[in-house]
Amino acid sequence: MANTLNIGIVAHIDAGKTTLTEHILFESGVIRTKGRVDHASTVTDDLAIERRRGITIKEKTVSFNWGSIKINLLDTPGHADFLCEVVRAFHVLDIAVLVISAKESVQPQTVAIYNLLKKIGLPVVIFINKLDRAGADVERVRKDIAALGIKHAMMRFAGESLSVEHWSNNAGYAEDNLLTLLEFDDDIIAGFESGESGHMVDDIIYKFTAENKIVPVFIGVALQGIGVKDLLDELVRIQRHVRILPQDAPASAIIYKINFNERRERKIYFRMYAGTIRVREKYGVAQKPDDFPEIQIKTLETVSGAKLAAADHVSAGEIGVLTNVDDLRVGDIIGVRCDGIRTVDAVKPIFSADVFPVKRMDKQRLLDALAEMNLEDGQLDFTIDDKSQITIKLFGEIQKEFIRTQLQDKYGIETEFSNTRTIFKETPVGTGRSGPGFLEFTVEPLPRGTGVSYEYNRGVGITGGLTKQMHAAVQESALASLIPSALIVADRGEGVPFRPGAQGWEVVDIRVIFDACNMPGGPRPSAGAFRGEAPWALKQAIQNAGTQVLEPIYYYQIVVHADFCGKTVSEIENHRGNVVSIEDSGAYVKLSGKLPARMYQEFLREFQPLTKNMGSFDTIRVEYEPYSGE
Ligand SMILES: Nc1nc2c(ncn2[C@@H]2O[C@H](COP(=O)(O)OP(=O)(O)OP(=O)(O)O)[C@@H](O)[C@H]2O)c(=O)[nH]1
Ligand SMILES: [Mg+2]
Repeated sequence: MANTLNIGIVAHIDAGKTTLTEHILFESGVIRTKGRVDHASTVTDDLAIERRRGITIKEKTVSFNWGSIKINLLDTPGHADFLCEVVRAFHVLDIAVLVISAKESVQPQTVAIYNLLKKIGLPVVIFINKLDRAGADVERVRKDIAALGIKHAMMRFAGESLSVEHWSNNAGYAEDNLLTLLEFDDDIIAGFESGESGHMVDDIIYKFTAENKIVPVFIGVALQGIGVKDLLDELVRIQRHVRILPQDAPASAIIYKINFNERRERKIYFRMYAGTIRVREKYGVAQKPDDFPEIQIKTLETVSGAKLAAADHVSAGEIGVLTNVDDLRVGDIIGVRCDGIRTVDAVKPIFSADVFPVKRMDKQRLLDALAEMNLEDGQLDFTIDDKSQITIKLFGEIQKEFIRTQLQDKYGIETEFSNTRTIFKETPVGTGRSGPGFLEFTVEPLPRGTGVSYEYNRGVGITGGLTKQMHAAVQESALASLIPSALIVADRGEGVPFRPGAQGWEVVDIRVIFDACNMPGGPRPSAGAFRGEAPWALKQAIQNAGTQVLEPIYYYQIVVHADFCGKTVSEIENHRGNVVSIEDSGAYVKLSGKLPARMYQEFLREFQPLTKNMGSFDTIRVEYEPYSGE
């Protein structure tokens, strides 16, 4: 990838991501005047609701040129309800720029995002922002960065290269940095002894950053543009060490975003990992069925500043955009799958709510709008039950408000939402068998968090004489039936709402074994018959096993004034939570522990007035654990 770098600006809410992006666009000449989040005038917060609330909700991709390279930049949201958008961006990035406010330091959402970055092994550069704010404390941030588990963070100084000569003037950090580098490369000592210039050292830093071994740390003030140029200069130097992508290989690209613009055109954003995609040519889609038609590239665009520009080809490393190609989804791979493509697990919603159109005649339009929103965000899932009630899945209250506002602003549909409910799950507590019957299953519990596994008793193929298609039909139908939906199950009547678990929730952490097939007499059953029977037989096995209900638990961090500590602890305990640690930090205390997600809103109603709105509650992660009861 000769000349492109894809960076994502990620951070906790309000860290200054959009402000940093705006300054970068200004500094690089994309825009002539700088907007401000507080004046609702930035390029990347362009939705009406983003401007009203002063927060980013949807990831935005822009680009600029710096030095000799083109940089595509993804400005992502910081609010936990929109973590999905951040995770989608991970499909695209060469480097993540993690912004941390020098005043608020590392926040729970920083931890959540960093843990995901670590999991996928993406190179990270840190920008400590808001140095101008009263209470900014770089040393504290440095300690918190170390506590994140970043062992090899290196302070980089504004306006100067980190040369050996320079280090002597910045003894404090320089010594730390040197010690860090020595862990990697003995040649550095030789470089020092021979008095060689610091460029060699710099080069090692760039290389190790690209290899995700060290994390350079910059400091600055995004609002005033201080430190931004240094960050960009260094990104250009790091880019030289980012792995070279095969240009001559078959085309390979992953779709990371679908967005309906104001003209209702479907813009499909993809990132190339190998080869080239050209206008007027045809490409397959890697994971679609064999009969999925090739897509014909009619129009092609690249990101150019704050806009899109027509292009006749898009090559490895670049981001491209297709318009109005049906049947493509986020995560689809255009062309062939290649090694460079990262797969990232999506975060899953844990709440749901019913949606009602205020005017009954809007029902179909509401369904169409939700279908469009679901294309943009695959986790925005909705179902219609047999009483035609629409239910959507949610991450939280801010997202709920966003969906309502989007339906109103973009689609002109007024809606009402029910209260938010928690999505529970179930897991078998022992071994269970179905049958005797046409299809027979055994289920067993798996350790928490492992998901679902499927296998078949090798005898099934022989005694039952099952074809490959029949096996595929059984497996697909059995696994799909573990997730509740308004399944239309053949042979058992249409539109039967199918609830898999003994108590109607999604079943997880389960091993499904297809045990036996007892072919009925008469004509050979069709693949459809297998498909129709599998969910019922599996459900019987699950019921016989018995299940335990799981609920989502927030692992939280609360910061409150020490005066409110005692009351906060009792409120947590009143709401079936616990406090596992209390840490003093000046006048404030930091509490951490668990709280059932279903108690969160109720807890907040007590917590906010109790702390005079001065306390913060953040979630570090969510885990499904046994339901603790009413
Ligand atoms: N004093 C000061 N304020 C800043 C700086 N950078 C950003 N801000 C302010 O911090 C607030 C949040 O800035 P944003 O750029 O919207 O932060 P963000 O990280 O994009 O926030 P989300 O997208 O909602 O997660 C705004 O009021 C900015 O003006 C800075 O360097 N110094
Ligand atoms: Mg923002």
